Amino acid sequence: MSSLSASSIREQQHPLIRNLANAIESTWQRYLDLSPYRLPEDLGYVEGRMEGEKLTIENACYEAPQFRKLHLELAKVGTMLDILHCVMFPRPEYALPMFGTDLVGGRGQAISMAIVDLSPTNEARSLSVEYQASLSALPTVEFSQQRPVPEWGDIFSNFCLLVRPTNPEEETAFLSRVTQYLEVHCQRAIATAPTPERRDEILAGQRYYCAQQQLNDKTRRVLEKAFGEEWAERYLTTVLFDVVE
Ligand code: BLA
Repeated sequence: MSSLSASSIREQQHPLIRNLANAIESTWQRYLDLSPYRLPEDLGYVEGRMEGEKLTIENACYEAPQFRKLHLELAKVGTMLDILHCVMFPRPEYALPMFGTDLVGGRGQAISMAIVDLSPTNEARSLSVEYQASLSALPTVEFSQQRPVPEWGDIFSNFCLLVRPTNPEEETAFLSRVTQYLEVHCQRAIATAPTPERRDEILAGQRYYCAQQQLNDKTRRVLEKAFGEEWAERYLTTVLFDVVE
């Protein structure tokens, strides 16, 4: 395992992952007042080994007035597996849902799993009427292969899109869907006033969201194989799905 300073694996990623990473960052820049967010020293860029292949993880992290942490992670396992992971953690003074997206695919092969959601963290576990109206107004898209929501996935909203894109048209449709969700989210976020009195409720919702995500064995297994159990646990609870009181 080693930590280097600057490097970029983005150019080597599956085109959908590369294009999505660029789209996420440019949407953030367009709407939000970004500042750099410091990850734990040794966790910005990480290398490990998994089944004889090198696992590389590269993180980009920002904060903004409405968001405690905007996290975009790109990972690749040798030439076998490309991964994009992104979560936006609202500050607990802002009653906003959690934006999350995750893509997993083999290079030169299809993306096997693509998910995007705006997951509610309020007590009612439902999106506000404003979010529901904006999301319902988006053009409808059809994907030929839906994937089943795993057992821990009760955090996801009715607007969750969880698919295996089967052709370039569906890949493009997924990319535009993520961009639309992000635009809705950024627009709502900058129009939302803080509600500090709801802090405990929002924190409890974020805590539950992170606890459920940590139950995803597929993510944990990749990290454990490359870095060991202890490291995987630390990474899952301090970088991927951390809750700050
Ligand atoms: C699935 N996540 C997966 C899979 C792998 C990873 C290998 C299985 C792919 C497949 O079945 O085709 C691995 N994902 C990773 C790794 C990282 C990662 C190693 O992000 C990071 C280093 N996961 C998220 C977020 C969401 C999410 C933010 O990180 C949702 C907003 C969801 N991942 C998610 C879901 C599945 C998945 C729902 C499918 C799980 C299943 O079918 O059991």
